Amino acid sequence: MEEKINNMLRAKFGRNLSDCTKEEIFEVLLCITREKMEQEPRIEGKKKLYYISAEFLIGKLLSNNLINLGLYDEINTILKKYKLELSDIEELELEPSLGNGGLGRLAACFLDSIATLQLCGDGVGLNYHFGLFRQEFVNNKQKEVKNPWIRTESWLERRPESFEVPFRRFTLRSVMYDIDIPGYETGNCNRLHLFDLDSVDDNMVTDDSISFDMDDIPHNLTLFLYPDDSTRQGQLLRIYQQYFIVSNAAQLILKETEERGGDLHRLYDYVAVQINDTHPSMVIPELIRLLQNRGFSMNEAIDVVTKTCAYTNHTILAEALEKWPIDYLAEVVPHLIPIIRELDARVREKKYPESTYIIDKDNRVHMAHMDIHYGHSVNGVAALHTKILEDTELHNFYELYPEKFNNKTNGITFRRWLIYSNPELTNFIESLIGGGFRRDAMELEKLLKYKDDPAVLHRLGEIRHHNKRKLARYLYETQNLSLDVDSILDVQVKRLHEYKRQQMNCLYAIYKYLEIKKGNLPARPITMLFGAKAAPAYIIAKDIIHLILCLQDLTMNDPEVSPYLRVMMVENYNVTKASHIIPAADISEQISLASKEASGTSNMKFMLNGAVTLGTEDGANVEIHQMVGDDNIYIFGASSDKVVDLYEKAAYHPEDYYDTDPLIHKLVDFIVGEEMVNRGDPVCLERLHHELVTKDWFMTLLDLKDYIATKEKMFDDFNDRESWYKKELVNIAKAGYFSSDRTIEQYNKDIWKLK
Ligand code: KOT
Repeated sequence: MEEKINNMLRAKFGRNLSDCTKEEIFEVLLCITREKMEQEPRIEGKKKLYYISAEFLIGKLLSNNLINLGLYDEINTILKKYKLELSDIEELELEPSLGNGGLGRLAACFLDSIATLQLCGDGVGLNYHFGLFRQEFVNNKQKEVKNPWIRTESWLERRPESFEVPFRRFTLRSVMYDIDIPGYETGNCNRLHLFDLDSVDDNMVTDDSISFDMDDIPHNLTLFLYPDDSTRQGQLLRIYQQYFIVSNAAQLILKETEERGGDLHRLYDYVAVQINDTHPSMVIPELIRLLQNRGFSMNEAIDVVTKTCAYTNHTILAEALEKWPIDYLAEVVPHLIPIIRELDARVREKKYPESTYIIDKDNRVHMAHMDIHYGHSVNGVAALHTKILEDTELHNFYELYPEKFNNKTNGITFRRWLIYSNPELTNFIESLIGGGFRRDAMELEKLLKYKDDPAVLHRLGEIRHHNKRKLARYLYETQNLSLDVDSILDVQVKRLHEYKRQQMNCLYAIYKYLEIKKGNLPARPITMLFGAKAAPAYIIAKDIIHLILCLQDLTMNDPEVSPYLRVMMVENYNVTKASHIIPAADISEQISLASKEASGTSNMKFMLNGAVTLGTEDGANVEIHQMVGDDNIYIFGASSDKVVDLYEKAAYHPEDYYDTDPLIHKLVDFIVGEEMVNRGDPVCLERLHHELVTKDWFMTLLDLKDYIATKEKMFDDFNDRESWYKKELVNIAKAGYFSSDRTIEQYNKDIWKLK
């Protein structure tokens, strides 16, 4: 291998490992890794899965690919000989920002597990040139700038496949790029197919911004993920993007099935399609259309497609359930309209409840309704979430089709979130229980026998401290932030949304700040670390970021406070930053309003790395709680039943708390007090204050007191170091269930049925 690297370095750059640049090594390692993957056979099977998704948040790939190919240790050893570190080389890789958050990262974890289980299954998505925006902080506010990530040398391989995608106004010819997805030490690969257009023009975006001519579809179609859809133009562009994904996917599916000699009349014996939330839902009418073009009757086309497609729901938030005005669909894809109308007519003929119609009385097309009627499976992503779908959100559908509903609790790939992100912990675990957990995550339970072993618990503490030092160096180098490595690291990293309640965490920071000012000093210093991007058009979310950054300013610059409390926010939170932060965290904040977080997946990543959860009984927190037991998690807040009831009766009023509880009143008013307004933008702070006091849609004030009390208890318990490390150990030992290998096995057994 060393010779191979040196040969390639000489051929390309006329240099050796001893005198080349990091950029040159990166390029050579990229080539060697790609070559190796190209030589590996594809995973094959009679039946093939297509996981269609608008997002694949895959993160940097060099180390993970090397780990899966079994080359990581060898290459790292060679580099060390030359005083180089693979992690330093990997810093040069740009992270593809092809996703927003949980849904996109889940798709990436799934691809890793599908390949690792050697199931024949590819991902299908779009090759967004600028992806999601990159976040910068300017004057304590979020600024969105474009995020180019594709360079001449990359993981993308241009393939000969190309399809005509018909729109009302023009037909576009696609191009397909592939990224190889190796399984963990399997010797074979699947692929992620990212469709694109040669005509797309990066120069449409002239400066650093994220604005461009929204009407020029042939030139802008794959520039950005989720361009602002607050306008009609923006919504039309999303429909263009969605149809472009699914038309390519459908054409690829039929082509590959025919090439394998499959019988399209039994498509479901050869193909499983998983629809990742409703963004790819048009694949249903598109497949029906293409089968009709091949001579199928409408009846048969519908039957075959229904048996092929399955739908995953990732949220119950009303604003996220896609409902496209039928006029918009007619403007972009008129050829789908007769099919969608026919699908709707059949629902009406059966006298099903009006709430399940595909086209509502306002002529909006409910994408999820189409998926449920014309797919064979509907799944939620955690036990509580699926139950809420069955009992309330989709209850009318559940009564029609109880057999279609099933739960698939999310999972994460341990290759990225343990082996790669936390090598120290991985090695320690291996020294205790052997390497079997790398293939079978449930073997982590063997750690339980060490839960009273002081030497083991002490070592967990050392590893955490080591990871904090690494993070401190990283934060200092990348953002000039100084992390106190002896502080308790309390972390909330996830998209910014009111339901996730970063604002509640801020109110705790204010509480603690005021306590410290009064002289009530905490036993140990506390660092409250945030990371979050807000959607560019989500004003209140951006106000919350502004509040966090003002609190950072306040706590870091007050010498009375900063030794005890520092609020910090990492810029541009992404997969790379997550893998630096999570292994260093002591406390995992999972504080969504019960019933609103479908699952959460960072909760699982933190648990696997030994952080203790502070959370509500929401999403997968419920299952984490069941796994670790009451002693190893901190649960607070109103139950999901209570919350659902409050919404139904419209019985929650923030004024009831703000007006009657002096502490709550004081904390909320601090947002618009002198300390804040002096360093922030009063317009943003007043707007946020007003929102909290008059609306508070996600019931922050309802749970605030319980949250503060529980968090105080947690900080107190942290001081009993041994008993805290025991909690950490139990969390790690019980994390096996949350491996995405388990999740994928369940998808396959219940839904896809691949051999
Ligand atoms: C976004 C827009 C429309 C529909 C759904 C979404 C969505 C949901 N994006 N991310 N999610 C998250 O998906 C994760 C993976 O299932 C969940 O863990 C998390 O709770 C969802 O919020």
